[in-house]
Amino acid sequence: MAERKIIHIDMDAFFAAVEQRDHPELRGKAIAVGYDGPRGVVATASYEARKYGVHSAMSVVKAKKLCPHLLIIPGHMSVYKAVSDQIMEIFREYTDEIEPISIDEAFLDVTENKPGIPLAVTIAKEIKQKVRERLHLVASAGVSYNKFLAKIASDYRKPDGLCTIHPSRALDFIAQLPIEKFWGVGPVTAKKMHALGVKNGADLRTLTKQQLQMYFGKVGSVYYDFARGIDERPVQTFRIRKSIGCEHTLLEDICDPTQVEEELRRTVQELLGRLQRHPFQGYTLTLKVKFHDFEQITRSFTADEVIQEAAEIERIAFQLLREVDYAQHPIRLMGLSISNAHSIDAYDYVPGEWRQLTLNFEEEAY
Ligand code: TTP
Ligand code: MG
Repeated sequence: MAERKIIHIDMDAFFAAVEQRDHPELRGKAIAVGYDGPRGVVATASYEARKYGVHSAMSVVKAKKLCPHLLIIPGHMSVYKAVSDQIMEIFREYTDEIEPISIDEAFLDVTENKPGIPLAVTIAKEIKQKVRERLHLVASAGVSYNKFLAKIASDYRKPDGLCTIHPSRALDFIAQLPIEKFWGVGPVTAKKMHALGVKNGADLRTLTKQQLQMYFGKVGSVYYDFARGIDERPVQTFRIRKSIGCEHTLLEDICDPTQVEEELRRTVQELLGRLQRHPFQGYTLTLKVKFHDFEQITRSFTADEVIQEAAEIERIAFQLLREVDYAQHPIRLMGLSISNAHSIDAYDYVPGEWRQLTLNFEEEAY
């Protein structure tokens, strides 16, 4: 197969950049988008604020300690969604092979493209320029021959980055890449890798596929391929829904059984609402609970039949709650989801729709 040309685009400080664009008095200032309250969380921070160590998912209280003059700006989700659609329109001038992976991020396969431009980097430049001219925002772009490398490339020179990883340079690039930067390597995996003496791509390449599978299970073979610059995953223009769910950070931590049960009933109702809007059939119901100290647990139950009736969902949810010891351990967040779809026909295809983000807006709490 001929070599593919893949571009990954990721907007810089997306929510914060939109706020600074729409409110000129915020430009050049340290701002964080989020809910300004004792339990507020930073959704994202402007680059001016990041210099102080402020970042996504940090509590607003901590962010203000790090950066006392930080301005906390409430988010405007409908504006971000509209901008996201405008960015998609720009992409479509080049290709319909677009895989959105969050509200501000997408892969494009431009091997074949509408204007017939031979170099992918030309397209990446043009997209960045159109985003700047039409939307007055800044995007970073990565160009390579697969998704793994294109994503790493867009992150490499952020903000306002443009980085190409040529096939002939890929192995050297990966060799020096810190293991934390590999796709799918979070803090837990990174720690495990370090314990195995793996600090970068070159170290990773010394392990055999069998070793990696032994240490990391199925995903071990993915790391094996990544270390060698191999990632055959296509740019998927639609997503297959794998689960449906909802979760909420509560306004205050709760451990009183009546309150907890009331909250669970409310969560069940919300899940039912979502199921009505996005029909999905799955066998497994999962209850997720985050405690006041941020410790998080999940409890799941898999039934013989798909779980879809209201009474059944409520019954299983309460059965799962009995496995949660919250008496001495107040609950901060509660969520329910259904997964384990029963057949390909039951999947909810979402053509061109942005994948659902877990947003850390406390304003979404009840
Ligand atoms: P990101 O692309 O991860 O972050 P970013 O665009 O703000 O910054 P960067 O320049 O590093 O790309 O996420 C896109 C948007 O999604 C972000 O602006 C806000 C939202 N978001 C949350 O609400 N919560 C989160 O935990 C994260 C990571 C992002
Ligand atoms: Mg971004």
